[in-house]
Amino acid sequence: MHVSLGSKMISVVEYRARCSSLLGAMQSRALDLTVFSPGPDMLYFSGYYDSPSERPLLFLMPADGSDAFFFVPELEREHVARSTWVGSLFDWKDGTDPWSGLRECVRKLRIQRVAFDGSMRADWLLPLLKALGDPFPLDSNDLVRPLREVKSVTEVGLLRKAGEIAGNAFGKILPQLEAGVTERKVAQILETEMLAEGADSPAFPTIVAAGANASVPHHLPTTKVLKSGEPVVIDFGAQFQHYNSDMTRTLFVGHPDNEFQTAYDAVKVAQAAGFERARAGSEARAVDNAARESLRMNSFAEYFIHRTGHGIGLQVHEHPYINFSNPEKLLPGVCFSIEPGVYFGGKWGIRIEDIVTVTDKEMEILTPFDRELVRL
Ligand SMILES: [Mn+2]
Repeated sequence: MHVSLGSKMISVVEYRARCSSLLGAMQSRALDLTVFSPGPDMLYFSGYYDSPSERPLLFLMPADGSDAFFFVPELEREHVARSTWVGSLFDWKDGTDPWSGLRECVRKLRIQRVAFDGSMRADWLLPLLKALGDPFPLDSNDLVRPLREVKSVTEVGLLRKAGEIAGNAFGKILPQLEAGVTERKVAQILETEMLAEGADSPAFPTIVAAGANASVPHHLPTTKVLKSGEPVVIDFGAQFQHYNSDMTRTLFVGHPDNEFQTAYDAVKVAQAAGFERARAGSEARAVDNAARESLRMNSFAEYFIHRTGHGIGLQVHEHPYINFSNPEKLLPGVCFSIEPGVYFGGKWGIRIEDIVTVTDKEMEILTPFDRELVRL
């Protein structure tokens, strides 16, 4: 049977290595079992991705060396089997009680300490705890986070591809942007172009914020039109084989005045200061502090109302978070955004965002596109 894994570039060897790292972490915490619900962690270890529905679908990894297995609704069996390298699948039929079915599957396992997927919905978790005999529960995020934070060469390649798709699409649509076009239309043509460039989907709903809307960092596109004398902030990303990109550029329709250009340059310099500190061995907060201090020197610090960045991978926002209090050392292979911005409520805003990855010696930008102010 043809098996199409979640990310075609990720080999079965890599999936198995991820699982054996998890097993090591489980054993060092004396865990007997980890249970994943549909989401990025299940995808990371098994290759299967879907969002959770009302029908319980679980991936279970026992610590005793017996095979990891899926517990799935019968109608999803084929879908899961085609997506994963995991050979053991147990199913339950619509109309039966899934939790008593699950009890059967785990009958032979020792179950005293169990890690549960941090994103598991409560209407699964509560009956699941009961079915497992009320074990001591832990959050699996603590085990999985260090694994997912450090990307393999293959993963960095997928993130680079996602970044290139977004950058190429953005370059292609620039000639179509002009005064009179609505925010929604801009988002639509950019998302269409990303698909044409090879994206599987947009990484998240594209943000297009013109004029005063640009002072809202997560504004969603409306029928407001691009207008001469106003900026437009465009924050977008592509998803490629489940790996995401995220970048932001601020454009200006017509000629910016001094005040705007000065603020734009300050944000660009702040981002460059963040790039300078983005090295393996730096603390996450050092990257934030570099960008924040740069804006402070230019008297814009109070308008920078968010952290400098976030990790990215199978999720658009994940660890490490680049904020002023995170002392975590950046390890070779982490990938994250550097996205300082300034926001003047009701007036306008500016943000410039790129994704970087760090090695022992270097930093690489995974969203290559010019950072000079683009004038339409
Ligand atoms: Mn971002």
